[in-house]
Amino acid sequence: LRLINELRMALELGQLSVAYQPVVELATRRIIKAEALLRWNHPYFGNVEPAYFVPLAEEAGLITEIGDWIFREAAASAKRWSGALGTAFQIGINKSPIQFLSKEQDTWVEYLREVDLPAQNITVEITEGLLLHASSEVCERLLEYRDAGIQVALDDFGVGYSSMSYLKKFDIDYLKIDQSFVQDMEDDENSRTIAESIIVMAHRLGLKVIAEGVETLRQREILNEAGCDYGQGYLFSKPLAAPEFERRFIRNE
Ligand code: G
Ligand code: G
Ligand code: MN
Ligand code: NA
Repeated sequence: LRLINELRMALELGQLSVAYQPVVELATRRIIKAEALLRWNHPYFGNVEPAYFVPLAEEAGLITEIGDWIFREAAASAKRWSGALGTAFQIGINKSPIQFLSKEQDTWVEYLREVDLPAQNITVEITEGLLLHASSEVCERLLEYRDAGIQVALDDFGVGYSSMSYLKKFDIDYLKIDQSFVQDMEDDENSRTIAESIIVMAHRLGLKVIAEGVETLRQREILNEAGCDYGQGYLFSKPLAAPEFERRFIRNE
């Protein structure tokens, strides 16, 4: 309970930050994408895991405020890095199902217009849990994103329900293969077969594939041979604060 109250203050006190993890185009090794990830640096507890505090934020009714904050931060980075590279740099932002379903006004499309950032620079990462209970509001919101040009990625694919009907029913641009498959791929024939099958299926449906949790050269090689479009993981880089990300991946210092 106390931690919920502290989370309420965390934004104001500047304890929340954004870490960016590069997403690498496997065939070319180019980096023109990243995922934005929340970080909470607590004065006593140090780094609190988002897996722990995001549910707290949802419970406390803070997720829209925090979600909108990270969205704006990420949009500013996408704009700065696109300018520096002279090409569209895309950032993926996780949107909590609770924020997605909340009655509060969704201001993301409007905000992009305000700051004059092309919507193509933003990908919204959603999970299957959202689509499982997809109401007409969810469908409308996804269509609103689509019309504006925001892309949609389905996160953690392969765990959970992985119902193929979602892929038929919703207009999704990217599948993110869950890191559990990638990490077992070298030793476990089944995980490798599942990953390869997801890639083939996704491509035939016109989706691009991002493999998560790539940690070894061998995993990168297997994924590249299987035609996987993108990789993300500690092999390339852990999530980094904006200045360090910019130094390494935008200015190549
Ligand atoms: O960065 P890390 O691997 O610790 O993230 C753990 C989980 O927390 C991720 O699976 C991610 O989906 C979730 N997460 C990270 N940042 C955000 C965010 O800004 N919003 C939401 N809703 N979830 C996030
Ligand atoms: O949104 P999602 O829950 O998929 O967030 C990805 C999470 O996975 C982040 O919290 C990130 O810190 C973590 N992560 C990123 N790359 C790797 C990796 O190569 N190995 C492992 N174990 N975790 C990773
Ligand atoms: Mn994600
Ligand atoms: Na994921």
